[in-house]
Amino acid sequence: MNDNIYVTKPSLPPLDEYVEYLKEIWESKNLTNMGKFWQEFNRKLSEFLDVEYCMPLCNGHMALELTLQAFELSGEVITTPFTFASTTHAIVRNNLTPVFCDIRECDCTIDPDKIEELITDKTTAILPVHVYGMPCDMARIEEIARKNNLKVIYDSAHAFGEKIDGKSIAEFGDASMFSFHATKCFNSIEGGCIATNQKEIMYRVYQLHNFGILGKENVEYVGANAKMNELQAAMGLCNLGHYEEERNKREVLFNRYIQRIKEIKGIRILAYDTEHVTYNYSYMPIFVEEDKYGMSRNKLYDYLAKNHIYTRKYFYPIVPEFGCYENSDFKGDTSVAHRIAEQVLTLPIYADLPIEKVDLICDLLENAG
Ligand code: T4K
Repeated sequence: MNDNIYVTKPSLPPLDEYVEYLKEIWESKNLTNMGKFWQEFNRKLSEFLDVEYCMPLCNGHMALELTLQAFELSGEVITTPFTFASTTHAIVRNNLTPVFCDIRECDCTIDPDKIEELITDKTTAILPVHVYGMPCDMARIEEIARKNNLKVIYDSAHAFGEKIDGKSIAEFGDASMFSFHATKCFNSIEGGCIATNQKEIMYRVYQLHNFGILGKENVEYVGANAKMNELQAAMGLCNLGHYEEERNKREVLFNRYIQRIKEIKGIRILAYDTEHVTYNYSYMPIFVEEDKYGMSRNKLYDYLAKNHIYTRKYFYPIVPEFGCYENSDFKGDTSVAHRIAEQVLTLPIYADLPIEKVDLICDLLENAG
């Protein structure tokens, strides 16, 4: 038996449920191109996320890339260095220049106090990330954006289903992108969506995701193929029905982690605000303060791996330190992000993780330092 525990495991619906959809797909032979299940998923997502317009695409990255294209931005986009490659790549692949704004230690999101000093006459948008599902300071970010006539597009890859004081996180900013990758708290195998209350933006993304085709004989934009197929949409529909149940299981595990980790000297956790935020608990990041803990993050990573616990260093290294951006002269002080990236480990959390394994991981954390 494989005793290895990985950082995550996909949530899957009961097989019978998915098979019912597969039977219909086999019968109809409608496999893709905005088919019946795609349309149903589209409708249900808009309801679930409580936004006017919402559209599933083949993955979160393409959703973000095409959303940026739809806004017809130019020049510079202020963003975070503490994220997955996708966020910055989406900016660069749109021929825009990322300008990195440092993050806050308390929640690893973009620091609103540091945004304004980065705004120039070339800035057209802010692209913050709700990293680990920690909502950014949206009120401050959007106030700065309003004052400076900038768009705000959220990378909400980690924040599916979250609410702030009962309001869906998808309702903020000009648009939000969500990821439904297998490793996320909600998946459609691969997949993602854009959510917005702006009809023209949704319509443009709709066109762009199908090669920019407008009518049978008119290709109006240089688009891409970012269509979600029927097998993905069917998985999304099945998993949406189980989302709450899966989230609640994660919450129990998260609470146990918090209860145990807060007793361990030298391991820091983020500042969660469970009174106002309904989290999805998709990640369990910890921050190793070597001088207090008595062991480095890298040694702890190795120690856990020796004990069959495969954590991840999301997000190390920070984006400006990627090989592909090494020779770019992107601006921005990223010293907090750099330090945090040296400390972070994301622990296993997924709905089917037995709580005894959380205790085992916490025992190892207690004994290692
Ligand atoms: N913005 C942000 C902030 C993001 O984090 C992401 C994606 C995006 C944008 C783009 O969204 P997508 O285009 O991906 O929809 C993973 C995911 O591939 C990626 O979706 C995610 N962020 C990123 C944080 O993590 P890897 O390369 O670390 O995943 P991988 O394959 O190492 O999987 C992690 C663990 O999960 C494995 O050790 C085992 C388990 N696993 C994984 C897969 C794929 C399974 O048990 N089954 C599986 O099918 O990137």
